[in-house]
Amino acid sequence: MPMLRFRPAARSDRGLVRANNEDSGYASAGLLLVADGVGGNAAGEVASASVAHVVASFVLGSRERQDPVALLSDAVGYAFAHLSDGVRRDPARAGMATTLTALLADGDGFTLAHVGDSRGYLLRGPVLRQLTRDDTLVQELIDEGRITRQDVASHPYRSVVVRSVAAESPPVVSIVRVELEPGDRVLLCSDGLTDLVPDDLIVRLLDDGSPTTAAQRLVDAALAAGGRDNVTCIVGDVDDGNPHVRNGHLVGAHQNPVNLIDPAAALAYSLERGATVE
Ligand SMILES: [Mn+2]
Repeated sequence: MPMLRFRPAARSDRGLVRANNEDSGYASAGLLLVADGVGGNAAGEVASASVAHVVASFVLGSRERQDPVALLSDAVGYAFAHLSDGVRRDPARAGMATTLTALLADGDGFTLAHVGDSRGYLLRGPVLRQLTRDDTLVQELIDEGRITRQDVASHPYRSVVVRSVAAESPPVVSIVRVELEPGDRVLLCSDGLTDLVPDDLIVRLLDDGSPTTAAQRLVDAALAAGGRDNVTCIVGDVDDGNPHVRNGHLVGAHQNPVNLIDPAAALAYSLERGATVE
């Protein structure tokens, strides 16, 4: 069986209204990731950048043939402990949190970790399928049959996220295997895209050109629609090749090392774990 990997692209923009970019993103042949941070006092940036850094570091430090579900589960557990440590170091960060949507290619297949209201989509042929379920109050109300999808745009609590990676309690993250094949295109994005750009336009822009072109056009569409939130689009084409590479592309808050709680800790921890088992 040939290995599958991503041909990746990442774009992130502060938007036209917000003072900072609290989104973080990462894209490599083996990992696509988006994290949308919240929290006052510059802590949203710290939450998204640090959690993105932890997950990317765990993937970089992983061994081939490591169980991908356990790897992502360990990474998320460490990310929670790391945010807790970040609040202990600076109590002004209390309450910081972030979404996380991460898609791992391990050589045998693909694994998706998700919590919050960022989204993962699969474009196969002309059909766009949402791979993630929003951890939002309005999604719960839809599931209970109390409102319809048409009610969401006007709902007073439409922005309430019910799950995230935060410092206060261990996160409840969905981690599932995903079947992808060569020719598939995936999109991970923050709500700065999906709140502003309708699905039919997302399909049209995603289904055209290289991953880089598609990611840029999607971000541009969110800006053209008012850009009222930070917007991050990570696009990957599924392709034959080795996903175990060392180089990746950082975007958003993750680009600035000042947003990381402890840049050395996560990478050292994950490399150490890998080294002791070999
Ligand atoms: Mn957002």
